Amino acid sequence: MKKTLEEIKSSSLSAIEKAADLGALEALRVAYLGKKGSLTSVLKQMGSLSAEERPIIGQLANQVRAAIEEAIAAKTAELSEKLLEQKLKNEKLDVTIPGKPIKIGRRHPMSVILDEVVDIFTGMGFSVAEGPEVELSEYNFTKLNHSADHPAREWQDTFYFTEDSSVLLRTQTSPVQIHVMEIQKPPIRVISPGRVYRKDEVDATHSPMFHQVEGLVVDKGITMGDLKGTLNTLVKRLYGPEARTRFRPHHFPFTEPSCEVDVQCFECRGAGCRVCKGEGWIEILGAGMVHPKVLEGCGIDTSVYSGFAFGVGLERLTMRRFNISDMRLLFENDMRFLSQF
Ligand code: 2NM
Repeated sequence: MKKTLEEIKSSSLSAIEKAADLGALEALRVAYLGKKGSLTSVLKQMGSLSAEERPIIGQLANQVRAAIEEAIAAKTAELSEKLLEQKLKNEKLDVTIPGKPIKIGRRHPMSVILDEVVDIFTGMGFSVAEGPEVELSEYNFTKLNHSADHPAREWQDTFYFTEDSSVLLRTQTSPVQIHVMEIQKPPIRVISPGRVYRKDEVDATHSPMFHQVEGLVVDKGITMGDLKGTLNTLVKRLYGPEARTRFRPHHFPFTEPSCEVDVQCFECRGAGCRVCKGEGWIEILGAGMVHPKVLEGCGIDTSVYSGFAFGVGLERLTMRRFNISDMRLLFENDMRFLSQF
């Protein structure tokens, strides 16, 4: 038994010394000192020894156990140290390397222009009104004096939700102005920016979704002069004090009289060029005196009040201002394009 113990001691110590990692070391601990380990099984046989032998063997067994435990502890410390060293080497962190630059976004060119337009109008005492993009036909067409057979109501042109054409994606932000007139008493000065939808094929100048800013003024004694003064102010603030405008007669169902507003081409100053397609003028706005039927429909007494309204496409305004030739660029969110503004 003494011999067995000495064999266990020498074989275990050399095995422990050769252990490659903590896992192997734990396996050795179990193999020698565990419940079914070789040293444990020797100790279990102690009962068969004589009274003289027992304390001698017992003492030796304890020494062997202590030696193994000590060797395991020493090797554990050694392997742990090595593991930590390896880890530190692999995870070496150089705190002197400059940080990664944080990419900061910027405003979309349309937001830049919208903010300018909002600024210009709030400066003239307007407030900003918003409304739902899903509207009733009633508000998108009927209350805006579109006849029952008006071509803009066609299924080819408008996104409807219902078979009876009663619910749709608004084709203009004018229904917002109707909501305002139904809720608010004059004097009214509002602009309504927002998305609008028409069944157009995508090309350089069309998109089934685009943005409008419409405006409405209703007060006592509002005339076409107020309309011209307000829109001239808008144009000069957007395109500079030299910008010239031209008011051309037009037709809209919701205004009478109606006009379109052109800005003199900034490229050729009216002579005619590629930018204005030889016209010398570039159309940017639709406007007019709000039709009495529209006002009366909203409960506004036309013997006391009159008003003007206008609508402008935000994409077109932005494209003119930044010289962007293709509307699709505004919707593709390509950073190479957007980071130029
Ligand atoms: C335009 C052109 C002319 C317009 C009219 C109204 C309302 F609600 F007062 F009748 N809102 N917006 C209007 C007038 C819109 O867009 C080209």
